[in-house]
Amino acid sequence: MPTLTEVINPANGQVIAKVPLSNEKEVREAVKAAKRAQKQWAKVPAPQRAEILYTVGNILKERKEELARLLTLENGKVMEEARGEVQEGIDMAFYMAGEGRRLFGQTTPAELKNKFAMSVRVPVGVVGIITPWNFPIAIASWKSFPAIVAGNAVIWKPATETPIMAFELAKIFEEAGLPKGILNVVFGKGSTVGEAIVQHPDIQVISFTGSNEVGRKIASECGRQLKKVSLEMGGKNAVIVMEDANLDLAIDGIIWSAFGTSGQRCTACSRVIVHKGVKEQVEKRLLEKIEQLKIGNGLDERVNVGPIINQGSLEKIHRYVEIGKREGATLLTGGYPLTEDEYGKGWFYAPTLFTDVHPNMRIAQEEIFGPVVAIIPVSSFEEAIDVNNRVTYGLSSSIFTSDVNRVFQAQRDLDTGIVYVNAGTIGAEIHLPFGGTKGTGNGHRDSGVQALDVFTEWRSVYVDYSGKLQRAQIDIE
Ligand code: UN1
Repeated sequence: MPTLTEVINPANGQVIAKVPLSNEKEVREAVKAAKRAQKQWAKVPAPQRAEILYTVGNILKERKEELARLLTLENGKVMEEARGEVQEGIDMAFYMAGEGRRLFGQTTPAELKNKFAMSVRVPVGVVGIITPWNFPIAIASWKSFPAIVAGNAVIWKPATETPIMAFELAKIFEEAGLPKGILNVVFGKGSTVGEAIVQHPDIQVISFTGSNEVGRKIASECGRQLKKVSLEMGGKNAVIVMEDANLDLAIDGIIWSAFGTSGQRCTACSRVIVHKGVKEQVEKRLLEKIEQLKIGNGLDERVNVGPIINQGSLEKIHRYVEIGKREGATLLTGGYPLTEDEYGKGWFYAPTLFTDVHPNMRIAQEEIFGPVVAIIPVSSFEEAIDVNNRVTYGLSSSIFTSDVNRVFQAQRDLDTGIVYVNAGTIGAEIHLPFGGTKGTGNGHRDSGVQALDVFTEWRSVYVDYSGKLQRAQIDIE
């Protein structure tokens, strides 16, 4: 009998499923099956591989509402955002299906006569992907869809908290006709299964989204084995509000980015860098909006802010709030978990706003992954940019201003992988690269055509049709 683990609805603490946990042996078996299947898969023309993704996209589309409900049940995010996430999977399926008809290589003139030179993408073989619970469909699609269309086989470890979405996606691939052995899901709790994937010598690439701490461990093991590793490890994302900003827009942008998904996004806004000239107005208007937010079970369409994923996360968020108070930041609202009387056995945290935060405080430096925002006052545009960049992360940033010169200066100077102008810090589209600078990653990107760089190797091919042995660098006339 396999060991089972419970899947818990974070909105009410109820057990909604039990799933079997894999072990190291199953990882080894999955890799064996993947290796065999990949050899055939790589020979299937890419446009045909892509057909499967079109079918996956269509099934996701047909089942959008039902999948969104399941997603809300196991992850807690509100229905509107759950639908948005399924949509992100649909978009990625169609986009990567299109790549099946491109997968562009390059031709380059050869130095010698009657010689042809080209570079083509080839699959790497078996790849390992490790995905988080906060976007169980979207992030899985950013990684598995390009890997599959490029001709690889995938060993996928989804987060323990959200296995239902992984089951569903695997079933959809099966229904779409993906050959057995190309997508292999292994569940794990703790680090055993993840370590077995990272350490397996036949897995050539690891793509990981999750915490900085785990990402660094994975990177060092991959470094030891000379494996390619692509990492996305969070952010400390800021919205900058200048004096000349459209405040209606800025306030809506902050509220959505900070409290959407209860702040549990890598791209969530957790700092507001505000020009002193509009600080009081921004604070007042944020407080008014927060007052109107409805917190509760995401299945209720009127709810704006759903639960926190589990008790551990709730406690971590609260620890940061205590740290913020001790550091001397001013708590404007929130700062406490919501009580059982009103919210049942789910995990909820009040949307929290600190002001007069110093950029060096821990609540302004470390990722909290919850509905907690630090307002940092500044006196100039230059100071705003400097404060934005003075963190170890570099995922997303945003600026609200009506000065076109500042717009262009900001997109040049903000040191993050994603920059938004007059929009919040969340809402990345799948056909653009997703990832960040500094402690957020290691130079690779999810989604966008750039994801193919993670899951393919470049092969340079020379075809000499001169009929004689031409020696490069020597037989040049
Ligand atoms: C994440 O932040 O964890 O950009 C993923 C967004 C979504 C994906 C977020 N498209 O907000």
